[in-house]
Amino acid sequence: MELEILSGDITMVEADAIVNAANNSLLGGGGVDGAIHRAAGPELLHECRTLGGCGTGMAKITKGYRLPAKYVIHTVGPIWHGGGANEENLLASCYKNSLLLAEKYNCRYVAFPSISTGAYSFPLQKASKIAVKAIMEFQSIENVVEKASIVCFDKKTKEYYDKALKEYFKKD
Ligand code: AR6
Repeated sequence: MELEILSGDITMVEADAIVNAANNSLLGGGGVDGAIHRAAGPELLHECRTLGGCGTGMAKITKGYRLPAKYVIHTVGPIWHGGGANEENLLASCYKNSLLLAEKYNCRYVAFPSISTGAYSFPLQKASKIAVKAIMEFQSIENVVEKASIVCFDKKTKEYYDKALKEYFKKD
């Protein structure tokens, strides 16, 4: 899997699927979730209403509507409670389950935001390492997804993910 760290607004990315850092209701919110719903248009919320919410660490898929991306994969990151509530495994599951769903829908290029590091307060350094590892070590069944990116909205986030990717390769 090729992984690239980008700067910018994920709603503009021409991926087969972009991932949304949603909440358990899947009915919209602030941050990247709000931006995705605004850019996709009201049809996205209509489809989300039919999904019955989503568990933390799990993922569900919708169409992308007015977005350049064909699909939106909605995943629910863990809220950081200090690290003793299985947060790290749940965050890794978000990346893994999103990629499994992308594969099922034949997506070759998937763009992720920095899940849980905004309103959900997951420490950026830990989150960036978990994200890089989960994507790089994704056990693909059919090798459908060829490329993933993490789209960072601010400079500090970009710096942490760049560092996490560099350190991941240093370990080998
Ligand atoms: N493109 C890429 N990244 C973005 C964008 C964008 N357009 N907008 C914000 N980010 P957050 P969470 C970054 O809070 O921590 C929502 O209300 C942001 O700077 O969006 O998983 C949901 O409904 C940060 O680096 O997601 C949930 O209730 C990252 O995306 C809750 O927030 C994640 O921040 C989820 O919290």
